[in-house]
Amino acid sequence: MSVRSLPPDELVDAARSGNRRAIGRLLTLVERGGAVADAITDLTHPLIGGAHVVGITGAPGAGKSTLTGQLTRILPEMGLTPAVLAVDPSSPLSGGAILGDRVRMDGVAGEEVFIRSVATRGHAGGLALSVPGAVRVFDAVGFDPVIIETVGVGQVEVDVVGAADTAVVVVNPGWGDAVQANKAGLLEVADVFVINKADRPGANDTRRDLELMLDLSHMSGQEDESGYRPPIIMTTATDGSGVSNVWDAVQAHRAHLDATGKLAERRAARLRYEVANRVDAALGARITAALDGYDLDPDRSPAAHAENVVGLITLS
Ligand SMILES: Nc1nc2c(ncn2[C@@H]2O[C@H](COP(=O)(O)OP(=O)(O)OP(=O)(O)O)[C@@H](O)[C@H]2O)c(=O)[nH]1
Ligand SMILES: [Mg+2]
Repeated sequence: MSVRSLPPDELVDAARSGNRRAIGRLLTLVERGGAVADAITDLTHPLIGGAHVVGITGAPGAGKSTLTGQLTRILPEMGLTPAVLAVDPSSPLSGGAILGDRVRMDGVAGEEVFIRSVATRGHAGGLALSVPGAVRVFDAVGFDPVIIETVGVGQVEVDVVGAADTAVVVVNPGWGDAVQANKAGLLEVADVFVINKADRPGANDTRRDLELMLDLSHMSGQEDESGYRPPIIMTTATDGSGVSNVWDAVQAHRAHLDATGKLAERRAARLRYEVANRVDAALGARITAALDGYDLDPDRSPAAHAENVVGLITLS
């Protein structure tokens, strides 16, 4: 029987018993949004929490996919069942990387690894809704860890990774790369730093830059009050060196979250972020609907109109 004809509850059951087509179908439905997606979210919500959600971000071309691909090779050897959500770069210029990601990853990933690309455009509610939805499906189905790869440009991309249990920020050797990462807001969300392409000159300079910036954030009181300091790991993702150290650092961060009760805090913040985005989307739809039936008198000020429209939405 085709999974297409299954109702949401049976789809979830089939997916949980390992039916990969059912998993794919759930992901498609969740990305599409609407009532069916909401029904799936309701069904899967009691089943989540088992997966360690790891976000991997960094500048375009930093080696995120290569690193992720290496992780999907070593994690199954440790008895883990990773799923990967690769968020496509939103820039049409980098559209060509979409297939590339898949090929590179599938080249190393074992059969038990599930890799899914999610487009930043064309999905109901956009990235801020489709990524958490897909993560929920993976988690409920039993994958652990769930890895989100997203390019670290744009607030939503950074937020999505910042909402993970552990955020890994990938930078490269080279003058100012760490400074760029800082400007993009990546320093604040990083739980683990990776200097990838350590086979290239300047890796130690980049490490020094990062250490310096971490010192400064410490002095300005930005650092975690529990004393956690993001470690800096050197990797050459192309040959896999250092990649197991990245996983060790992710595990150490997880242990820190568990020991301090911060895991619950992170997850509460993630839920809040998800709810806020849903409310935002729902209100956006109501704003559009209210404006569609609203007579915009050009002689009245925009402030007066806005107040009226808010009144209409509140009453509706
Ligand atoms: N020299 C060197 N090259 C690397 C290393 N890791 C990745 N690369 C190369 O860097 C290029 C980009 O790697 P990707 O893994 O696609 O980088 P990405 O961050 O996923 O790129 P986007 O998803 O497009 O932002 C590829 O040509 C890789 O082979 C490394 O450790 N050393
Ligand atoms: Mg990539």
